[in-house]
Amino acid sequence: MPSGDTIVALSTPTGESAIAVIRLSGPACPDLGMAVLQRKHPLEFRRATFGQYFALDGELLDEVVVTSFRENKSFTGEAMLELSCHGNPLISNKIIEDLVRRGCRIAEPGEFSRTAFLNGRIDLSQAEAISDLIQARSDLALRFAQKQLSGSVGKIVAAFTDRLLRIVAQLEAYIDFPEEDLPAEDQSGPVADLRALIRDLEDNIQNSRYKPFLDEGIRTVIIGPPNAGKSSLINALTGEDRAIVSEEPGTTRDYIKERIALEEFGIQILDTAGLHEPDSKIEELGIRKTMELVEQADFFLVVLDAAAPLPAFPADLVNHLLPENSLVLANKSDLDGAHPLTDFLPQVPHVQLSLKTKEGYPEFMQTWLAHLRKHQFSPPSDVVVWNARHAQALAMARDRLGDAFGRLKTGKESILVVSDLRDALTAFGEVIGKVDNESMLDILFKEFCIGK
Ligand SMILES: Nc1nc2c(ncn2[C@@H]2O[C@H](COP(=O)(O)OP(=O)(O)OP(=O)(O)O)[C@@H](O)[C@H]2O)c(=O)[nH]1
Ligand SMILES: [Mg+2]
Repeated sequence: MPSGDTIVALSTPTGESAIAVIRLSGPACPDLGMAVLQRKHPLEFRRATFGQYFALDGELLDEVVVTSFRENKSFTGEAMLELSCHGNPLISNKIIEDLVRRGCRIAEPGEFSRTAFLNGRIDLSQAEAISDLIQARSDLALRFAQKQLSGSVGKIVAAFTDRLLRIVAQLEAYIDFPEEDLPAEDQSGPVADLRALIRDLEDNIQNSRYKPFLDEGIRTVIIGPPNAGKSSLINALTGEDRAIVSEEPGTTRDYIKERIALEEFGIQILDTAGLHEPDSKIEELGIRKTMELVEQADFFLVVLDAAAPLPAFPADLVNHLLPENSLVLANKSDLDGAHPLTDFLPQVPHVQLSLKTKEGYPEFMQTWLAHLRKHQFSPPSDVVVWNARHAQALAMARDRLGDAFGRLKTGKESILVVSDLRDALTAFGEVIGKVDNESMLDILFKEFCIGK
């Protein structure tokens, strides 16, 4: 076996399926491809080769299709094999055991992507995008992960780096000889460019606020008085009897969390305990929990019983309910004496519906969707949605550039401008992984599952 590890892992989920894919990366791949199929000639690169997989002891394990990838022309940058067998864990396990007997090592979590990164096939933001792509649970999350995988983050960071290097070049004379004050006209160009760069960084950092919407979904809390139909709403939205619905007020005491898709949006929906004066300790705890959820919510669906007197909501709750983040649902419109309740939270849009007869339900869904689109719960299509790690690095760059800007403007401690600018460049490098930081890579790739 050639020197250097050849790693192997199942790249599809364990379980019954039509096919399972086993992935290998490392120098032994070309030889292994020939050996397991008992071929005399190397497999053609990037061509699917059908054959029978024979174990080292000669046992026929399965009929397989093997694709061989040449070094430098593969995902990891090493020679690779992709082996499709029938999707029975008994078969894939036997094949992997055989490959280990032949000298392969089981891959660590994320090791394929890490190797691709270390071999310069992808930058760090693209490695993260693979993870995002696999875990995406809404159309929007998919769209933005795909964009990141295509290298959009790297391109923007390269453009920022380029702008900063230009500024450095323009400031060079000043930086090299700080005691010689630059004439105002020489300074205005680079200083103005620096200000513009800081502003653009700030705009980009702001876009990271969309990331939790893409990853976890828009945190939407259903609130309202007891018995208004909150649990009926989560059941209607999820299409299942997820929450207990009963005519007894105070039924829901602990909150229930579900994920749904509303067209392109991913929504995290939470059913909560009814808000009222608590009669018992458990109810009190439930209501306190609701208030905690309210603090962290992105959106509110306020469910009211249209045939009941208007509830009194605590002031600290009402303060959270804004026209851009809330909808009032006047439920039970089928009952005699139902009112539109437009006087309740008049600043917030209202819909009337019956969760019992479903009258008004499609209109509510349309209103909700239009509301999310209007109030920027989806990122504009031309931006990059930075993750928390990127945003932290960009904020570091912005702060250092801010320091440099201040020093240039005031002429104080101008000797430190060089190190400010260097720190900013390092921070840009961190976004795409152009830094020697093994521990950061360990943490990042550990989040990946085996076979990625
Ligand atoms: N007539 C009528 N009854 C409804 C409607 N929606 C819900 N209900 C009934 O109202 C009662 C309370 O519904 P739930 O969904 O449990 O209300 P909730 O707001 O979760 O109540 P708590 O968990 O106790 O706070 C149940 O008996 C439901 O069947 C509706 O549109 N019309
Ligand atoms: Mg309930």
